[in-house]
Amino acid sequence: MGETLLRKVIGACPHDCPDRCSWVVTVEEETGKAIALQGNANHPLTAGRLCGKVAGYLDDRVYSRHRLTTALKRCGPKGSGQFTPIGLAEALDEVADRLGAVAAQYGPEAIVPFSYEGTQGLLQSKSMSERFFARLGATELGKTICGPTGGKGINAVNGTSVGVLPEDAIHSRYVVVWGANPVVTTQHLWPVMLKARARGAKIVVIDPVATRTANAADWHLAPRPGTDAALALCIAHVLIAKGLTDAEWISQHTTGYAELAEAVQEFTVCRTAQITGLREQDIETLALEYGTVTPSLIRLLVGMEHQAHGAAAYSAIACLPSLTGAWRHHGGGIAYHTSPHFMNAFNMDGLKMPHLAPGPRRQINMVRLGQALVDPDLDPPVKALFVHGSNPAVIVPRQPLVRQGLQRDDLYTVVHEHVLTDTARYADIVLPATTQVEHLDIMKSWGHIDLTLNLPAVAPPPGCIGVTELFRQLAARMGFTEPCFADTDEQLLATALDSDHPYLAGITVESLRAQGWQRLRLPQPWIPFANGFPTPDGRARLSAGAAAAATTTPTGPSDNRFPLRLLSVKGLHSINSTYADTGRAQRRGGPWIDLHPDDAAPRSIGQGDPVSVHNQHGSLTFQARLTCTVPPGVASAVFGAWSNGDGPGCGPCLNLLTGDELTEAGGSSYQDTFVEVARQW
Ligand SMILES: Nc1nc2c(c(=O)[nH]1)N[C@H]1C(S)=C(S)[C@@H](COP(=O)(O)OP(=O)(O)OC[C@H]3O[C@@H](n4cnc5c(=O)[nH]c(N)nc54)[C@H](O)[C@@H]3O)O[C@H]1N2
Ligand SMILES: Nc1nc2c(c(=O)[nH]1)N[C@H]1C(S)=C(S)[C@@H](COP(=O)(O)OP(=O)(O)OC[C@H]3O[C@@H](n4cnc5c(=O)[nH]c(N)nc54)[C@H](O)[C@@H]3O)O[C@H]1N2
Ligand code: SF4
Ligand SMILES: [Mo]
Repeated sequence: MGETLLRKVIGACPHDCPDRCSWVVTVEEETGKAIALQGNANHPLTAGRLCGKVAGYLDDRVYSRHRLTTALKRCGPKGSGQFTPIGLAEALDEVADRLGAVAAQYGPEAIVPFSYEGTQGLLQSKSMSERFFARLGATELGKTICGPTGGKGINAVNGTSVGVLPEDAIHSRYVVVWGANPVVTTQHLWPVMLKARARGAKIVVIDPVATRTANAADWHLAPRPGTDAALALCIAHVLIAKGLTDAEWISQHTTGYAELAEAVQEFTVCRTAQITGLREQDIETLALEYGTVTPSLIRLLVGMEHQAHGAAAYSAIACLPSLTGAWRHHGGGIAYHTSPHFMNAFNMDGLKMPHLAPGPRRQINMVRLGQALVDPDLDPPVKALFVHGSNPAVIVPRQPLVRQGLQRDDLYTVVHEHVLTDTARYADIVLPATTQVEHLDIMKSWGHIDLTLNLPAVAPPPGCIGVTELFRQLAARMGFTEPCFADTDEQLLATALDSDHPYLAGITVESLRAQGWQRLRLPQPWIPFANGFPTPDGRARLSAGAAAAATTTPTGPSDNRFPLRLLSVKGLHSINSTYADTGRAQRRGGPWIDLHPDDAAPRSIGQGDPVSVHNQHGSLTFQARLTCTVPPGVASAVFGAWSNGDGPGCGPCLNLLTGDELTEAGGSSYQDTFVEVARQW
C-alpha cells in the first residue's frame, strides 16, 4: 500500500479578531481534501494554536452539511428561508439584470452594498467588490459599527489611534486592561500579558463586569458603565495633585495642559467615587500605582465605545500616558489597534480604485440600515441591497426595523454567504461563497504587525464563488469594460503590495510564501511618539481630555419602565454572529441573562428562572443567572445568536432590543440599551 501523500499549505484566519492567526492546512493529495487545520507554530503570537471558535473550521464551515454549495432563488415569502436551487450562471445573469434595471430606473445610488468584517482579507473584502460598486456609482456604506468612536476619542488627543504594539505589553510593569476582555476576545495576547506578569507586572482590569479576564487579573475595578471618562479625569487629578506628572514630557510634547489641569479639579476622589461607584481608596491606589510604576500600559479595545459619549472616555484616558510620560518607554503608553500601520502601507487606492466612481456617492450609515430601508422619503429609495461578509439582520441595532426593511417586496436583496444566515433567509438570490481555505488572500491585523498570506489549499465546491470572481463576473455582465475588472487574484495581491511605504520594504509575495507571514518594518523598538505626535504641531492635545469633562455621567434610561442597562459582551464560542449556528454557545444551557441578586430579588426572579427581557423595541426570553459578576442595575448577555430558523444556534438576538442612536462618531450606542426583566410564569 502506498503512503498517503500530504501537502501543507499556509493560510490565515479571516475573522475580525485582533490576533490574526497564521495557520497551516494539511491536504491529502489523493482526495484533494483538507484533513487538518492547525495554528502556525512559526508565528510568534499564534504559537501553533487556533482558538476554540476556529479550530473546527473544516467541519463547521468547509465541509459542513449546512454549507451553501448552490445558488438559491427565493420561492417563498421573504424571511421564510424557502428557496429553489439554481445554476450559478443563471443566478449571476439575474443579479446583473436586476441591478442594471434598478440603476436605470432609480439611479445607481438606489443600490446599497452592505459588507462588513466576515472576512478581513483585502482581496475578498476590499478589492473587486469596491471597484464594482464604485464604477456602478452605488451608495457607499458608512462602516461605523466598530472602532470609529474609540478611534475618534484617541485621535482627538494623539492625532492617531495607533500606539504601543500590543505584544510590547511584555515590557510593561503595570498593565491596565480597560474595557476589554482579552481572555475571550484576544486569546493570543493574553499569554503575553501573563508573561509580563511573570516578570513582575501587575494586571488591573477596569470593567463593570467581572469577566474571565477580570477574574484572572491581579485586581478588578468595576465602575458603573459609562463612567470611565470621570475615572480617567480623576486619575489625572491625583497625578497632578501628588506631583506624579512628567513635567518635561508635558512641556515638550503636549498642549492644553493648563486646560486639563483646570478641568480635572472637580474630579476629586470623593466625587468620582460617587459617579463611578468605586471605593475612594481604590481610585486613589489605582492613580498612585499608575503614576509610579514604569513602564505602564493601558490596553483599550472597543468595550467602552458603544455609548453616546463613548469617544469622551477614550480622549480622557488618552491623556494619562502624556501626563506620566509613559510614552517614553518601550511598552509604555496605550495599546489600541494596529490597522493603520497596514492600511497606510498597502496600495489601497490601487485595490479599491475609488476614481472609477462617476461622481460623489451617497453614504448610508450601517447603524441606520433599518431607517434607510423603510424611509419613504429617501431619495433615491433603497431598491437593491447586496450583502457579503456580514449578517445585518443580526448585527445591526434596531433589528425589528432592519427586518421590516428586509421584508419589503420591492427590495431586491442578494446575499453572498457560507451558510443560510438570518440575513440570507431574506434574500431574493443567495450566492454560495468560497471559504478561506479555498481562496487567495492577504490579511492585515488589528492586534499585531504581521502581514499574513492565505493560499488556497483546496478547490471550492463547484457551485461556490469567491468575492473577487463574483464581482469580475458581474462586471462583465454589466458591461464594465475597464481592464481592472479582469485583474486576477494574483494581480490584486501584487497591487496590494505595490507601494513604496518603508513598512513594506523587502516584503514580497515570494517572501510571504516562505513562512506565511512577515512583520511590517516598523522602527524597532517601536516607541510610537519618540519623534512627536502626528498632530500639526507635533504635540498631544490634552484639551481634548479636558473637553471630556462635559460628558462624564452615563446616559440613563429615558423611560423609567426600563431601568436596567443591557450590556452585550462578546461570546467565547462565536465571533460576532459567526458560528452561532454551531450551537456551541448553548451546550452549557441558557441562553443566559446575568442579573445581580439585588435586581432579581424584588422581581421574584430565582436562579435559572425563565425571564422576559423587554423594552420599547421588543421582548426576548432568557434564563436568569443570578451572579455578582454584574453590578446592580446591569443585565448582561452574550451577543451573536441568530433568531430565524430552528437551527441549534438560534436564540435571543440582543439587537432586537437596541436602538439606533449614534455616538459622537456616528457609531452604534448599543450599550445604552435599557430594559426590564420579568419572571415568566
Ligand atoms: N471570542 C470572541 N472574540 C472576539 C469577538 C467575538 O465575538 N468573540 N469579536 C471581535 C470583535 S469584532 C471585537 S470588536 C473585539 C471586541 O473585544 P473587546 O472590546 O475585548 O470585547 P467586548 O466584549 O466588546 O467588550 C469588552 C468589555 O467592555 C466592557 N464594557 C462595556 N461597557 C463598559 C464601560 O462603560 N466601561 C468599561 N470600563 N468597560 C465596559 C464589557 O463588560 C466587556 O467585558 O473582539 C473580537 N474578538
Ligand atoms: N448588540 C450588539 N451588536 C453588535 C455587537 C455587539 O457586541 N452587540 N458587536 C458589533 C461589532 S464590534 C461588530 S465588528 C459587528 C460584526 O458584524 P459582522 O462583521 O457582520 O459580523 P458577523 O456577524 O460575524 O458576520 C459576518 C458574516 O460574513 C460571512 N463570511 C465570512 N467569510 C466570508 C467570505 O469570505 N465571503 C462572504 N461573502 N461572506 C463571508 C460569515 O459567514 C458571517 O455570516 O457587529 C456589531 N454589532
Ligand atoms: S478568531 Fe482570532 S484567535 Fe481564533 S483563530 Fe482566528 S485570529 Fe486566531
Ligand atoms: Mo468589532
